[in-house]
Amino acid sequence: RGVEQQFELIDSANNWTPCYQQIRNESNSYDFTAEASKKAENKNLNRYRDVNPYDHSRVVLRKDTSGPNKKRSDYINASLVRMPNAQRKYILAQGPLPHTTDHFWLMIWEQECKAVVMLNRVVEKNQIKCHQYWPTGFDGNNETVFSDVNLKVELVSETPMDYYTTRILRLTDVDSGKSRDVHHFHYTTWPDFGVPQSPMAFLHFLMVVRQSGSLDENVGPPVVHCSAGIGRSGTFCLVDLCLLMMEQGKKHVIVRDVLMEMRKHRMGLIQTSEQLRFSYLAILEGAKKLLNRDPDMTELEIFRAEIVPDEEEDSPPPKPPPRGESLRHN
Ligand code: PTR
Ligand code: PTR
Ligand code: PTR
Repeated sequence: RGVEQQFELIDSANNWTPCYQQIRNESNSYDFTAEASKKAENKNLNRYRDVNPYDHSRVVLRKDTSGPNKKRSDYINASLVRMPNAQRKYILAQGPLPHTTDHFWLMIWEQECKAVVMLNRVVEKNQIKCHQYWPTGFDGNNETVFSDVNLKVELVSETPMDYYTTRILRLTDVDSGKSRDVHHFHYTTWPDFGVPQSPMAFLHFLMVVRQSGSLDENVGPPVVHCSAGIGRSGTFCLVDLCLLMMEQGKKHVIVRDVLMEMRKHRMGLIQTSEQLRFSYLAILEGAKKLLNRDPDMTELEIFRAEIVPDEEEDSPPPKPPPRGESLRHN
């Protein structure tokens, strides 16, 4: 069955809640261990007590053998999600804590990641959901040195768009003097346990990330994170992966099975039935455009049109137009 029929079958019966619940129940039978996350010395490296990386797929930091900080743990709350059939891999991670930010950058350096995809805001609903882990200022206030791991991070550029911001962050290994530029793709309008305002806005963002080459097979895995690194991050990766498989001509892409497979690498991917439904909608909309594309157009150009900016999460609803003024449609 095509994805359209998969969607219709659930949607026509309004079965999203039981369908999502069944996915959760079935994942409960996976009995992968997460022992490293529970070790006494690692416990405070987790943002949430109940969101932990499985041992078999966790990203292991290299042991520090020479530095002053020999006792650093090899642990970070991050999982390598490898989908060899589609030639895709991602690192899904929790939003860094103040005392894990240096580990986060070390992981990016060691895994040679070309990009960080951030799907949350630092503050949501008046709570800190993620440490401010990159420098925000230029001109003298534009670099942070993480001396425990000997890495320097500089803000090179920042381009704010309506509902996302892109940045270039320069990462330098202070010992060797070597530098690498890391893309920062920051979706700023996706509430936790919610969905983006429209599939098109989300797809446009995905194509911006794709166009950078950061998801390609021959580079280090992209880091995808939100606050816990499961709800929004899972949604992002599921849509990218299913679309990619359809573009590769795979005949029977069963969205649910792809999600179940991803959940073997990190627990809890996709956190609400609404996020599940949104994933199907974005896959359907994306496939329609990508599979029938004008070959002269890039992926990005296809999705550039007809974008309606997302509303700011905390801003008041837009005012109705003044009386007498006609509504324009275009
Ligand atoms: N909202 C988080 C949660 O419920 O998971 C808050 C939390 C985070 C609570 C960590 C406890 C935490 O860890 P511990 O109980 O091990 O101190
Ligand atoms: N125990 C936390 C809670 O339920 O609030 C865990 C959690 C937090 C789970 C955020 C998912 C969250 O969303 P996301 O993965 O999109 O940041
Ligand atoms: N905050 C979430 C919760 O306790 O509901 C954290 C969570 C973690 C939820 C994993 C679910 C998880 O797995 P699954 O979605 O497979 O039940």
